[in-house]
Amino acid sequence: RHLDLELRRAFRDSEFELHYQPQIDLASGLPSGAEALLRWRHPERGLLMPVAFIEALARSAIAPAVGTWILQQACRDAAGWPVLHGRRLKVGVNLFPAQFNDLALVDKIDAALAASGLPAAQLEIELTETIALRDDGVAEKTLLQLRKRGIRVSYDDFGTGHASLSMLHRLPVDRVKIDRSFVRDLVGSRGDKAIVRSITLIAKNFDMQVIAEGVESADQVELLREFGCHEVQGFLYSRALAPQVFEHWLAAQD
Ligand code: G
Ligand code: G
Ligand code: MN
Ligand code: NA
Repeated sequence: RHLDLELRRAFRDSEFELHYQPQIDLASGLPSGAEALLRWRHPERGLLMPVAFIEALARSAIAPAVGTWILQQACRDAAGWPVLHGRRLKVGVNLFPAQFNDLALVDKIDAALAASGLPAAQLEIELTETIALRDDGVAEKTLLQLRKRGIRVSYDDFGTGHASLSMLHRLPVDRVKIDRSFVRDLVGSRGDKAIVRSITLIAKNFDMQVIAEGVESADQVELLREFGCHEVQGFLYSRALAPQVFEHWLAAQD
């Protein structure tokens, strides 16, 4: 209750920020894009991470409005990123489940792209199972409209839900993000190796790309590469960075 009021005030006072965590293409070693991650610059408590507020925000009546702002801000920021070695960087945006209840979601995404000038192919929408599991046909329709525009779609936290495999079948996407719970103990765990190897095989058979998150060591990268993973994201490369810091990080990779 109190947190909900605080979140409304924070949104009104522009205390939300997007930070960007780089994603690395394993074949070239170069950055391929970044995931936008929400932060709350609290006047007294400092910079707050999503764990402190994201669940309350997702349930709040302001979730759709904040989600629209996140889309607009991420597209604006990404439109200003440099072309790196001839390649344009993608930006990954997480959606709140409530945004998927809105039949105008695709219109809002179109508007964010048009206002920023970001090409549709540089936007990636990250879906979780909670969002995709709706069985009223809205998810299918929305997904189809996004892909028709060349907007990319990925499954976030892949493998952690109850219906990961049936979703692939029903709602085809461009790529899956292997959840960091499978990456954490990858080097020492036969079970996690089997899971990650299996996910990349399944993805390959669906013509989908694979990105692994939570990558913290070079040993993990070697295994992921061997298993056929295409991209990686994690503290080994960088944590999520404030927009200007991310641009400096990019310049240093060029
Ligand atoms: O940045 P951090 O790893 O602490 O984020 C934790 C989780 O919070 C993310 O995995 C994601 O599920 C959620 N999250 C972060 N930023 C956003 C955002 O901009 N929108 C939505 N809907 N969820 C986010
Ligand atoms: O799945 P989600 O979109 O919530 O993932 C992003 C979250 O993962 C962010 O909150 C970020 O802080 C966290 N994260 C990113 N890279 C790493 C990493 O290498 N290790 C760990 N433990 N967490 C990470
Ligand atoms: Mn995500
Ligand atoms: Na995730």
